[in-house]
Amino acid sequence: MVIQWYPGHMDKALREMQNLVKLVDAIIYVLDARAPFSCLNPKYKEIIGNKPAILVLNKADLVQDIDLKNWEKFFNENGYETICLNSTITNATKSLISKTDLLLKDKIEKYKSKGIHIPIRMMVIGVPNCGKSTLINNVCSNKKTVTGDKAGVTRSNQWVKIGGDYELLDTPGTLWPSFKDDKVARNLAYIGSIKDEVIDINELAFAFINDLKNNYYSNLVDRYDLKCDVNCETIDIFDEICVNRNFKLKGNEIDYNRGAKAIIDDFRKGRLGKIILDNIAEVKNVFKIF
Ligand SMILES: Nc1nc2c(ncn2[C@@H]2O[C@H](COP(=O)(O)OP(=O)(O)O)[C@@H](O)[C@H]2O)c(=O)[nH]1
Ligand SMILES: [Mg+2]
Repeated sequence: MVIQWYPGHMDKALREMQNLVKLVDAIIYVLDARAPFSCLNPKYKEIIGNKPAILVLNKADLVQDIDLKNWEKFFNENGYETICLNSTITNATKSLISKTDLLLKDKIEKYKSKGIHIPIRMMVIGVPNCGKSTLINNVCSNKKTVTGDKAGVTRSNQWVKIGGDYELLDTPGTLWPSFKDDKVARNLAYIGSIKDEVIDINELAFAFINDLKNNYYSNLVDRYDLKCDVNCETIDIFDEICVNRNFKLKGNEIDYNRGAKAIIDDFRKGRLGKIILDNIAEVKNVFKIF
């Protein structure tokens, strides 16, 4: 399936971010831990430039610890500061702030020695729905930015002051003009980074079942009590899921639409278990961040 979504507001946001980055001391680059490679936006390279940056593997609660560790190690070995977070847990971001303090130690000490008090400014970037606003709310410990389980909730750049010490810039989730790799595009769609309205949900669910056959077929079997095994045709598996869930239209026809929505929603809410869509072995030769 062909997936494309690069609306004008994203292009505008990227251009604005390119100007705003001059005002910040560091970048917090948020990735959805379920698709850490697919969330890497090639357009961010120019924005980040030489600024200190921390990669956040967010939604860590939706991925197995071993996978998190492997990705963290992989990013570290490639020279990137990385931290794993579940931004929905109170105070989860304390470790992030300690890490940024460490990263900016020289700058902070320089300010201190001169007796000036300037807040540390950080820009939070990432694809739509990876959890940028939730992470910022967590740092603030109260709701300052709007969050939602939908692509495109934050529409403009907004500064959030935290005490007198930090200012964080929440940015709209941005994608890039064309996905070179279909798998990346599909992964972004599964995790909700691409607006559902621009995708055919039946095709997406079909592709999702197909993709899960590689490593996670048992998650489908467990969730939907499937008799079909991994060698069954994808359409037969889709049928069985809908039948088992009693997703029927008038005249006993299968309601694929309802089935597709349920499958994708089950994945997004973590009801299919802990699933990671990217594979280090597959991406390590093409991987480059900044
Ligand atoms: N399970 C889980 N959900 C999260 C986490 N961080 C954010 N979310 C959820 O992901 C959805 C998108 O979050 P939001 O902060 O609006 O993403 P943004 O578009 O990047 O600003 C919301 O439903 C959040 O509750 C996390 O660490 N774990
Ligand atoms: Mg947001």
